Amino acid sequence: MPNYDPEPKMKFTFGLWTVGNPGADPFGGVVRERISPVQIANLLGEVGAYGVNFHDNDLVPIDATPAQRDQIVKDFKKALKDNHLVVPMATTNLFSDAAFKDGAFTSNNAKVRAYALQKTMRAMDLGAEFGAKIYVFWGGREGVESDATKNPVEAIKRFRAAINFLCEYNINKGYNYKFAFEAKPNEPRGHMYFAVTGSYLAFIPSLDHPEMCGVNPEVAHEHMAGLNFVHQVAAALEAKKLFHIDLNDQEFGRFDQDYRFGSANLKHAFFLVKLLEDYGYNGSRHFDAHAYRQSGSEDVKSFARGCMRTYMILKEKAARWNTDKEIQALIKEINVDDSELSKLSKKFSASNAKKLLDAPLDRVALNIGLPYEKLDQLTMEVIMGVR
Ligand code: GCO
Ligand code: MN
Ligand code: MN
Repeated sequence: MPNYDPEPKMKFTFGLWTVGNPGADPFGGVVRERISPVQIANLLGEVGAYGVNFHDNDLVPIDATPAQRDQIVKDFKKALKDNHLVVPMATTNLFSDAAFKDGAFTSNNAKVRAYALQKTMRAMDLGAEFGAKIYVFWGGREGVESDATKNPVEAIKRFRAAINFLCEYNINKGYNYKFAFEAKPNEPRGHMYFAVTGSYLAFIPSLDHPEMCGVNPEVAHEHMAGLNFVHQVAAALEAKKLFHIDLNDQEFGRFDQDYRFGSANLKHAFFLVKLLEDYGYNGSRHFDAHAYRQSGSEDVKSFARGCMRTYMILKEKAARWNTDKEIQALIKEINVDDSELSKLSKKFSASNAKKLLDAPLDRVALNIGLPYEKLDQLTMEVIMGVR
């Protein structure tokens, strides 16, 4: 029986804001004592995580003096070293402060947009000090409640201008960050711009440095939009744009829940892990989730361990699925090949088109029954642990 312990090569990371989440919600205040970045590093070291990511202000309070900043950085660096943790990703908090109540890069106010750039440059400096190589952009407040308030076309242009500026800053400073855009349809805004991962995949080619930019899809965000997350990730992978991933879980049709990975939709989680493993995804597997409001500090560790353990278990299940003889025989059976026709369809030529137009393809004979119930049941039995 494998032990399912987290392996460093899996690059399991958590954010300071995830295991440090004090359990507040819109209806009630904090229920867990706030713990410091150093305490969080100790916790993550204890549960066997690979790394920790942060927003600028998770680490350095927005009103810290330069001397306080330096002390915090020094203490945190030591805690990272003590716990063998790395910082693969950094990001900017462009959503908590009142200045950003109507957006950061897409604000109607040029001064707010400038402040958002200034804050991001400083946060990029901070992340670089810790060796972060992925820089995430989540537009928490980039959106509207009413389209009377902002021009949605201008918003895209403003966002593009900001990213182009920051790409040049990245080059100028030699930071070598890869930018990863994280989509979300709503919360905290009524309607957020770039609502789904596909929106960013379409946006990236319009940037000055598309090669520097990719996506950071999150399970919960696409499920909130009622979408199949696995398909969104597949699109990013196929475009070679999957730079980072936020793993958690979410019931469809509910508020933003940030549940422990795999805890709500196990079947989707299985196919997600299978996709990432089959295609050799090599970036961080970041858990952007938090423990239930009811959890105490020990239970927060169970939450963190559970995220990683579920991933490891599903990874083993995916390998099992890939080598299950009965499943693989069905996969072979349903993938019907015809070398002659494949050759004709592969590339257009006038002669291939003519041959295809003349091909004796009998649509009635093409209607064959498919053993998909059987295949899916076998899959479920792998997931349920009886195969
Ligand atoms: C959310 C988001 C955030 C971002 C984080 C990093 O729903 O609040 O998922 O947790 O991932 O701000 O950019
Ligand atoms: Mn989220
Ligand atoms: Mn996220």
